[in-house]
Amino acid sequence: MQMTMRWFGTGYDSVTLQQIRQVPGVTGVITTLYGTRPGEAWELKDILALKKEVEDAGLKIAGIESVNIHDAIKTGHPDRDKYIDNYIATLERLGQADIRLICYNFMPVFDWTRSDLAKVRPDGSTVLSYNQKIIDQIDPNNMRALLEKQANGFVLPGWEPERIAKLKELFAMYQDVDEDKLFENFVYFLQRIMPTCDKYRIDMAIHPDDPAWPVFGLPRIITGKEKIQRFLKAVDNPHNGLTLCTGSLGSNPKNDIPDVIRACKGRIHFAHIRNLKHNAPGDFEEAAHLSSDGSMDMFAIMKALYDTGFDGVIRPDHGRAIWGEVSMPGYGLYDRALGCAYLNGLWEALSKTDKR
Ligand SMILES: [Mn+2]
Repeated sequence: MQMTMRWFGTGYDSVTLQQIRQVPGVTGVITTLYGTRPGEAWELKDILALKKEVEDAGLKIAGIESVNIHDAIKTGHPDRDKYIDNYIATLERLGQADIRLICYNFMPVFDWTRSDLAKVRPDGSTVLSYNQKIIDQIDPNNMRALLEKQANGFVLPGWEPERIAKLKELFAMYQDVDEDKLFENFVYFLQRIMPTCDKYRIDMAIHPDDPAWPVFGLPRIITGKEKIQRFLKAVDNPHNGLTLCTGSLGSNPKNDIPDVIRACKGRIHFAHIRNLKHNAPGDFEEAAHLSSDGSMDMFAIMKALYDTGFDGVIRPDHGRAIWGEVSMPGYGLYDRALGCAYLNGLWEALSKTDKR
């Protein structure tokens, strides 16, 4: 297990590499070329410059989150092969830079959805939260403005202004794309990129849909165990794997996360670990990582990872905003560092108990 933190890059993140370097047990970052747009082929020189910046700070690039997928690929538009070629060029250059883990998602239009980015909890901390009743009353065209107002001036991942500005066109592109079509387009994409992944030993780790059900009438294909097993089987290559995101899968309390972990043994390349508190069906808020602060058994989750021999990359996921820190919502230093310490503690206890 390699403990990391997500870092959005100089100029985009309030947290510095030097700060991350001081979090005990953290040896790498998960990062991206945040200024690139979905569909663009990344330049090797930009990748190498990012790598040098991270390594100069005493850390490693443990993986990329995300290399985003152009909507033409997701919708199966006649242009898709051009964008897949660009994606392959990006993978080759990342492989040449010795970067072998890619997180991405296959969600239509919106990367992730929340109804509030700063819900106040009883202890005064603020968290991202989701309430289906609120979402049902929101016109998706107003979603960006609503989130931007609470983004503390940061560009939110997956909500790139240039892309979301064309929301009407985006929705039109997905008009005839149902769940089966989206899945078919997903498999087409995977089959085309797998030879490059084989060549460079790159692990693709799809991020589950967040939340784990259709939003704004758009289809979702990575929402639970059966659907995860369906795509793993459809392209049965070890480089075709999963990002186990407890917060996204756990948004549906019916998802038994330790069971998903055991069912996907060997195919989980990356883990996002965070806790949620369920208030009512379709109504949840993010919590501190500690089990007792939310609805998830974090020990059971870490134990399932440990027992299945997980040796991939892990990171605490969203944290609460605490101690007056101002950051991109969910991505402050303090609570995520507490998350690292807690998850490292669970892991040390699991491994030492095992050895005795
Ligand atoms: Mn996640």
